[in-house]
Amino acid sequence: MSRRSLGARLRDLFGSPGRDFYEELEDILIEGDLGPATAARVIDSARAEIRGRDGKDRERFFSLLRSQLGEQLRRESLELLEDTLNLILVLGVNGVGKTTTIAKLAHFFTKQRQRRVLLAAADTFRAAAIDQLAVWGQRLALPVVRQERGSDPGAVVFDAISSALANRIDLIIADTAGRMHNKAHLVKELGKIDKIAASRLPAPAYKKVLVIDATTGQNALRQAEVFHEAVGVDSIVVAKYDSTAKGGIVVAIARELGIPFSFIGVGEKLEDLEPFDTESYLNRLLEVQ
Ligand SMILES: Nc1nc2c(ncn2[C@@H]2O[C@H](COP(=O)(O)OP(=O)(O)OP(=O)(O)O)[C@@H](O)[C@H]2O)c(=O)[nH]1
Ligand SMILES: [Mg+2]
Repeated sequence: MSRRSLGARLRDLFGSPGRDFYEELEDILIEGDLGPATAARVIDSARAEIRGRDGKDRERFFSLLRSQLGEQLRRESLELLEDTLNLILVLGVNGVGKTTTIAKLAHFFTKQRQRRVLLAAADTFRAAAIDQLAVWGQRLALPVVRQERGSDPGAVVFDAISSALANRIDLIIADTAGRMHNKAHLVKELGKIDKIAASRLPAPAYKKVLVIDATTGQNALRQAEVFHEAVGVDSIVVAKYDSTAKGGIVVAIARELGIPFSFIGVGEKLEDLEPFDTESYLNRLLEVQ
């Protein structure tokens, strides 16, 4: 896929008459990861409403595109319940940016929402994962509940809930191992944590948040499918949105799975996390300032 953004490529399409307009449009939409259904819908309405390629047609096309993409996107603000313990269980395969996202979320809820946060190292599969979370806990001056490598992740979450209740914590953010061999494996691995959390917290105080890596394009859709089927995903955080031209995957996931989006990761620093907003997402995708 071209490194150039969807918006830039679409603008070029109007600027330079090349081979068949609709063929080229289809390629750009598909390569932009919007998914075949959305691409077909955009092409149909362009066929019906766009007559030429001058500036006016281009503006008309972009406003059509914007409203069609915008219709499919939903936002979940991840606001916490007051006066009760909340839990965000962070899901996602290795390397997508989970630990960084946990640190950013902890920073956000501590600084922007003045909440007392505890981290739970329920990725017990790798010692490095536990250590990495502990390092963030130190840097952010937050308590971390951990056990040794190989221990039961459900027990870590159980301990974290007990400790949080005893210490008037508002929010637990729990890391999990994201080994995605298949759905049965994932259900087994995450199902027990899910049961413990669901039995100890009221439903609206417990959220399952999937982190995807925007640079992986279609892979992110497959991951979302598997995790959603396995345990149900309440919202998605899109990490590494700053390093990709593949942002269309957000639209494909919204259309295929109907999952809302809560935050976008736009860099490696703690502050590089933005609440998901449909308008600014579309501005970035279509490169409108
Ligand atoms: N540019 C950019 N880099 C990011 C973002 N989020 C995470 N990263 C980087 O991606 C790499 C992997 O991030 P981690 O948070 O360690 O990912 P993980 O899913 O916890 O990975 P493992 O625990 O190793 O499986 C690190 O170098 C992060 O700095 C983001 O929003 N933008
Ligand atoms: Mg990690």
